[in-house]
Amino acid sequence: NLSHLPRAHRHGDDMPYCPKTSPLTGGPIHVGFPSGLSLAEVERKNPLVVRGGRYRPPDCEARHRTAIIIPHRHREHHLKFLLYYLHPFLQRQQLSYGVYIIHQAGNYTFNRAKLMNVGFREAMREEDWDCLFFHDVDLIPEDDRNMYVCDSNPKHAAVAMDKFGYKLPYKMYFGGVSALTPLHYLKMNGFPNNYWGWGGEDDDIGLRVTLAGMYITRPSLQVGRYKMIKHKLDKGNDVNPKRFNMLTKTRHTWKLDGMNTAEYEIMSRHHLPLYTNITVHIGTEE
Ligand code: UDH
Ligand code: NGS
Repeated sequence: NLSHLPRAHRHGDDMPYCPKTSPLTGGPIHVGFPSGLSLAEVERKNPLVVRGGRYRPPDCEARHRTAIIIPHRHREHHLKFLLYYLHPFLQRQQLSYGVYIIHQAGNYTFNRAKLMNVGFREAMREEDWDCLFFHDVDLIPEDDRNMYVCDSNPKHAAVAMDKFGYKLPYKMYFGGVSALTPLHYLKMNGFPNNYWGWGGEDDDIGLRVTLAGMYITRPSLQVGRYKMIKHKLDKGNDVNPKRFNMLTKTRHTWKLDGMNTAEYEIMSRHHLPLYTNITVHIGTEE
């Protein structure tokens, strides 16, 4: 019994794999928004989460290594609630995981998809993740069986959101939360860099999946349930009027614009107690 040793020393060849189905997961989760919640309290409730928002199951070797990539600016209030639910959720699934916040520097128009490209490259630089979850900050999973692991094809996880009456809004919808392996990601040349402002970038990403010869998998409507923290359209994220026109061209542009052309400048990287915070300048529209 090595349980007296610090955790890092216990991870060795002798650790058994975690069971294929975690004994710790339940079913539906009741999601509410407790007033007065602080990050310090989230930290207190997650004593096994280490610097940078990393975790490994203490008593077994995880079967999956998942990075959560969250595009972010001026949503600290949402982030607090997401972390409050996400950390225990991922621990119940017995995953080895890390949480990355990709924070867009400055006040120029927001670009969700380009931030995901930054998140992919910077997370893979740190560790050999086998699955990446691209995750809006305002979506809270409502069922423990929604496993944060990858499928053999790109997975759209946010299939049943409360704001859409717990149904898929349209067949090709790929927004909110999706999960890709590094191979899937590179096969579709990542995400587009040129969708500035709100809308369409998720449809472009969905198109890339099929253009690259893959297909979209989804959990059931029972399992892929999410509650969205209500909010209005942000300052600096106006509706993008070019989005429809751009979407008609994706099949010609996806190989020319994406992970292979993502340029940016990292301003800082902080390994905070509950997440790794990467602040990045992603430039402006051409
Ligand atoms: N995000 C930020 N800060 C911003 C903008 C977006 O952090 O200023 C991130 C955040 O992770 C968010 C995600 O990008 O969850 C998606 O942006 P969003 O929440 O604004 O998009 P959503 O479609 O809601 O969820 C938009 C509000 C209604 C728009 C109606 C337009 N017809
Ligand atoms: C589509 C948008 C998507 C968006 C989805 C849901 O119309 O980017 O609505 O929007 N596509 C285009 O605009 C081309 S929501 O109801 O969440 O505001 O994700």
